[in-house]
Amino acid sequence: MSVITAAADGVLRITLDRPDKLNAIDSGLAQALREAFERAAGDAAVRAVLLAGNGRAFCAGQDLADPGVAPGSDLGAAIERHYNPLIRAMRRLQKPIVARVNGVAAGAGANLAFAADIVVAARSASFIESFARIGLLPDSGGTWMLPRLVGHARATGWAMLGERITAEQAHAWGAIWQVVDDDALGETCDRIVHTLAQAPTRALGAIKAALEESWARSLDDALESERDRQRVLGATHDYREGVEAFSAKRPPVFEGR
Ligand code: LHQ
Repeated sequence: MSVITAAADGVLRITLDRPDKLNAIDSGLAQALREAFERAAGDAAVRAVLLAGNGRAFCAGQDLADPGVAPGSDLGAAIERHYNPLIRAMRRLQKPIVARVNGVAAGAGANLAFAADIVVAARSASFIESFARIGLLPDSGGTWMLPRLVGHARATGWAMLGERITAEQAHAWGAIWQVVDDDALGETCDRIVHTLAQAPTRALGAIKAALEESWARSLDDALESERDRQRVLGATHDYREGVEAFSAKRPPVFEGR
């Protein structure tokens, strides 16, 4: 298996596991990754996801040795079959995803990280939009996400020049949540994902969806969407618990419902 999954304490850990190929994505890994996110969506006990890579890299993007993406083949078919459903599944998942970027994230591997909700990178990690180096454009949502994360000018330079952007640079640009010393990466990500797994899941799902929708919305539309979503959240167990815990000056125990 090229993806390892393990669920405990409300967290589904999804780990890319082709370390000798820097976790490059072949069709088997792409399929397993999609199935893992489907499991995250379908299992109510899963309240947060941690996405990580084994070995020295996070993910080197599409496996360029895969015959399915040989020059002259239909790259659109590979994207339609694997990458687009995967990115949609991640962005539509009504639960938070933390990406733990331990090393290089290149091509679709970089955009896989950016499709998470919270990206934490080790100081030695880096992000390469390597597509233009091989005659392609950023896929896996890259052309949509990059300008939203870092603005048009930086997105254009990042995508056209294909340069290695350090974790610190990516953080300074606002592309990722946090950069930490390498030896603190595991502990930091575990703390964040466990915090998220104990948070009011319905509210986090609503935050994710509302922020995503905001890109295509007017302020008026956003205000109405906030009203509708707040109406739904106001009827949840977790809102009741949050207010009761606040009044009783005790920590809340959220159940994700
Ligand atoms: C790899 C790969 C790799 C195979 C390292 N494939 N083996 C979607 C669908 C349709 C069409 C195409 O595209 C896409 C989306 C995409 O993702 S396109 C972009 C694909 N990715 C790249 O272009 C990145 C290619 N890799 C690199 O530039 C370097 O390997 C990086 C910068 C990631 C790391 O460099 P190094 O640290 O110097 O490691 P390395 O290059 O020595 O790699 C280690 C091994 O991993 C090596 O194998 P070997 O058998 O020689 O030890 C590489 O061949 C293999 N590997 N990336 N994408």
